[in-house]
This record gives sequence, structure tokens and C-alpha cells, in this order.
Amino acid sequence: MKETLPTEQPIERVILVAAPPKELSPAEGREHLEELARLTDTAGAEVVATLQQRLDAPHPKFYIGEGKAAELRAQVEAVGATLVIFDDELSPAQGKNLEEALRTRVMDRAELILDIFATRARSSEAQMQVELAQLQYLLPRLKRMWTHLTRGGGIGFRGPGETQLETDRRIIGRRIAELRRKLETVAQRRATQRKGRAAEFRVALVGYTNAGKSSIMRGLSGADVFIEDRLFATLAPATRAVALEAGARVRLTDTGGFIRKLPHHLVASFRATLEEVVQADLLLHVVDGAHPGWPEQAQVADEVLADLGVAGRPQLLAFNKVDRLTHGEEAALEERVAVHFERPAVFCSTVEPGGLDAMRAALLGQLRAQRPELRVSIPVHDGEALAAVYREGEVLARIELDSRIELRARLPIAAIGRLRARAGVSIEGPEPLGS
Ligand SMILES: Nc1nc2c(ncn2[C@@H]2O[C@H](COP(=O)(O)OP(=O)(O)OP(=O)(O)O)[C@@H](O)[C@H]2O)c(=O)[nH]1
Ligand SMILES: [Mg+2]
Repeated sequence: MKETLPTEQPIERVILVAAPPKELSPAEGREHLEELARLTDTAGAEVVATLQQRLDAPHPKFYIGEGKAAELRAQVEAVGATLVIFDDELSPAQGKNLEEALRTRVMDRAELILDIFATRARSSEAQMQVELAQLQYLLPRLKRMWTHLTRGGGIGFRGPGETQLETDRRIIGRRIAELRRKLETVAQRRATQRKGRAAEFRVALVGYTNAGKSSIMRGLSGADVFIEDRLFATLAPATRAVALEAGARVRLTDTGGFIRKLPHHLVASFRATLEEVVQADLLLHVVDGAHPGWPEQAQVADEVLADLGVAGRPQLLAFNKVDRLTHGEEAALEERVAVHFERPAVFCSTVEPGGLDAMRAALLGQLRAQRPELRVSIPVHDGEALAAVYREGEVLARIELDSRIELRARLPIAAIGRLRARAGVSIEGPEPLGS
């Protein structure tokens, strides 16, 4: 008897389409397409062909030119593609025109990313965030989705169809409002929890996806975090305490990676989880120093950070994976970084012994500059000053004398000024930088 084939879901056969603008170099164009292929792989689909066209500007009808669209149609038939994915955002009209002309499903990069997030979201908050982003993406494209379902509906469809469309729009609008409300509640609860930890020095790992943020988190904290050579390994942020040395602790948060053309709705929906980034005292911006496209990746991350309103936050650049570079390449990278970036930078590796030593030292330097360790002496009756030190700083030691309380504490610069102004309070220790 013939063996039956396993009844797994058929894998989507995908054609990737990229239409890089003329100013992009062929190498950059290839890299973008490679990244789209990795995203497609992450989504669990198989790339069977790719198509490229250099464009001065996208065409309103099909994004690519009409001739190229006809070529794509032939290719869809030839390879039996079940899905076509565009690297660029398609307007609702372009998506509709393409699906009609190609007679197959069409997605753009934003939809693909949303799809990956949807399959990877574990926490109920992440799931709500993804649903919100998907609904916002869907709303202006509802008409096309409907055409999809009722293709061949023909005569008499228009009237009831339009009514149905209106009903759907209202239902989706209500669901969006409901999701926003629920997410707001979760965000408020988190803000309350965070208040109790205001004194800690907070560092947020940020950067392009796959740069090695979670690996650094594991290297510094010993925490068992999820690491994978795929895009978007981390979705929900995770926070751990890291002791840089005795009396020098930071709270380190690992966040999900950024990517080129991250759908705008997604960034907005994930704002609440990125709140740790917004609240951070220091951004540890990780760059894959061994990736040929690192300058663009660093820039993309900077753009997302600017979107989040933290462009001016103290930042430490960490060029990771230097173990993959020769000595010559590493020297060239260091020189390039020194010329192009005014921010402090370290070069590191999570796989080489001692590969994170320079990063630890740099973090310690940042902690000392932003939270100097001081000796604070407070009259016993000034309970308010004492409470302020505990609330805003980190107390490392405490001695009670007859009329005074002496503390060794790390204090934020702003708090030092306020405390100094109080009668009877004296503060000694290294002068904070810039005062
Ligand atoms: N050679 C080398 N590989 C590294 C280094 N650091 C991380 N990797 C690898 O790079 C891949 C991505 O690492 P992750 O730590 O998951 O990257 P991430 O930045 O957290 O990725 P996302 O969560 O997707 O944003 C994994 O295969 C790691 O093993 C390094 O210093 N050297
Ligand atoms: Mg990660």
C-alpha cells in the first residue's frame, strides 16, 4: 500500500518583490531582500522566487510598473506561488489591484511583521497590542478584504455589501477603543509598580533585531533568556538586576528588536511595553558590528528612539560580535565609529571570555557619573531629607549618631542640589561631573 503523506499545513510558496529606489546601491538592495527572506522564514513560509525592479518612484496602480506586474503574474503561475510579499508598504488600492491582477494573495512587509508578532506574542498584553496594530492596519483596507471574500458576488452585491462594510467598520472601531482602554489599564498598573523602584539606575538594551541584546543580558546577569538566530526573538521586555561590583547595581531591561520599516502602528501599540525604554537613565544601544549593514541598522534604531522621544537620552553604543572580525577589521570599525559618532562606544562579544569587560567598565563609569556615591549627613529631626535620600537614591550604608544620621548613598544629580539646599544637611564626596 502507498504511504500517506503527513497531513501538515501546506507551506506557503512565496515570491518576494522589492523595488528599491535608484539611490540605493545594489549591495544595499540585496541586503534588504535578504532581510525580507529572513522575515519570511521566521513566519514559516518558503521563498521560491524573487523579483526586483529599480524605480524612480512607485507606480500608483501596482507599485511596480505594468510590464513588471505582467512578468510577476507569469512567474506566479510558473512556480505555483501562493503568496506574494512586497518589501514596501502598499496602499490599499495597490494591494487590491495586485491581488486582482495576480490572482493570488498579496502582502507587504508591514503585514508580514504583524503576522510574525501575532504568532510570537505570548502574554495577554502583547496579544492585545498586536491585535490593536492589526485592526488599525486592516481598517483602511477593509474594502479590499471584502472584495476578496465575495469575489464573483456580482449583481446586487453593492448595496448590502456597502452596508456590511459600514457595520464591520463600526465593530472594528469599537474593538479598537476597547483594546486601547484595556492596554491603558495595564500600563497604569505597571507605572504604579515602577514608582516604588524610582531610585534604581535603569539601563535599557535597545537596537536592531538580532544584534545580540538578549545575549548581552544573559552575559551580564546570568539570566536564562531566550536567544535565537532569528528576527524578533524577544517580544516582551524582561528586567534583571545586574551587580557591576559591590554596591553598584543597575536594573537592566532587555527589549524587542527594531527593524527597518517597522509598521508605524506597531511602534505605537507597543509603546506601553517600551515604557522601560522611555524611563531609562541610560540606553545601551547594541549594534551588530559584524553585519555589513550596521550603519543603516544603527540609524533605524536611532529613528525609532527618536519616535519614542528619547533621542537625547544618555546612550552607550555597544558594537557586538567583534569575535567575527579580524584585528584589521576591528581597528577599521573602531576608527569609523570614532569619526561618525559622538556618543561613547564599547566593542564587545558575548562569546569570547572577557568579551563584556569593557562594557561593564563603561556601565560603571556611567553609573558613577549619573549617580555618584556620596556621604550624606542629616540632622536626626530632618525626617523629610532622610526620606528623600531613600526615595530618590540608593542607600549603601547607614550609621546613627547622637544628633545626626550618616549615610553612604548613590544619588541622582538633581537630588544632590535639592538636598544641599536644606539647612543642616551636608554632602561630601566626589563632585558630580559638570557641577
Ligand atoms: N558570534 C557572535 N554571535 C553572537 C554574539 N552575540 C549574540 N550572538 C548571536 O546572535 C544571534 C542573536 O542573538 P540575540 O541575543 O537573540 O539577539 P537580540 O538582539 O536579542 O535579537 P531580538 O530579540 O530578535 O531583537 C544569536 O544566534 C546569538 O547566538 C557575539 O558576540 N558573537
Ligand atoms: Mg532578544
